[in-house]
Amino acid sequence: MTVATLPAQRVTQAPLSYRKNVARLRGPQLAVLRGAYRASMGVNDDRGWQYWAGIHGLPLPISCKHHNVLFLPWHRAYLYFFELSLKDFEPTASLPWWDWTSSWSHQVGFPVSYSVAQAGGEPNPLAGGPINALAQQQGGPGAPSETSRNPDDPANLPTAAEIEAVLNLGDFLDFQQQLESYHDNVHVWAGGTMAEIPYAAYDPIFFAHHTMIDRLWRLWQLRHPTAIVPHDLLTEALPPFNMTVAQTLDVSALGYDYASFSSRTTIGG
Ligand SMILES: [Cu+2]
Repeated sequence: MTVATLPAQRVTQAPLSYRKNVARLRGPQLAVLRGAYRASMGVNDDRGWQYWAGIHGLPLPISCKHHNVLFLPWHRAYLYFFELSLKDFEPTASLPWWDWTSSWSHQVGFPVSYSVAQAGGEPNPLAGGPINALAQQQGGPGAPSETSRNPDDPANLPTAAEIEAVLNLGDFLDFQQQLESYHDNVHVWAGGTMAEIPYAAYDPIFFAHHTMIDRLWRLWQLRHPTAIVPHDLLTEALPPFNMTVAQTLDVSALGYDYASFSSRTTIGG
């Protein structure tokens, strides 16, 4: 699979793939996810983890869009193509979300499944990994060789009430801006690699965090069915992905949705 693959070619006939809450993954689902990450981390070309993590930050170019009107669409495209790359290794794998507003997260912080060092007698690939050698070289002295975390007190994660207020905003740009601000807070809360844009995506928790952000956008879309993304953004490209903003708006056209999801879904719990 290459980044140039157009979504429509791949997904038109496929059944929807449902992304799930990390906290609700059963043992076999977690094993599939770990298998996909392990396989991805074992491949050093453009099918593998180092390539996908590197698209977000280093090695150059740094492609991610932050503090920019393309924040949500760009990251949706990124997750979409990365998830397809995982499905090439494990067809039933999907990206789970980490609900950092949940009462459990406010007690334990990172999901336990992403923190334990060992799983099934092997190193847990969700707990972290090495950072691309070229990225280290370009990062200069002090560049990390592997991911690290230094989380703050779990009680300081964004609350369900805060996110509910953001979901009630009716304007896309207001919503996006405020959601990005809470997203930033979680990166800073996580500390270590997650707090450094050039390397953040080398930590698997990055994708669980961004899947939560993408889910919140999906939830916002359901709550505000008549709200629109500004027209002049729709034809914007999202390099390096062969996708426009307009092509990110309908997740079912991208072949996925979020499990147990409706416009009445509440946050946290
Ligand atoms: Cu982020």
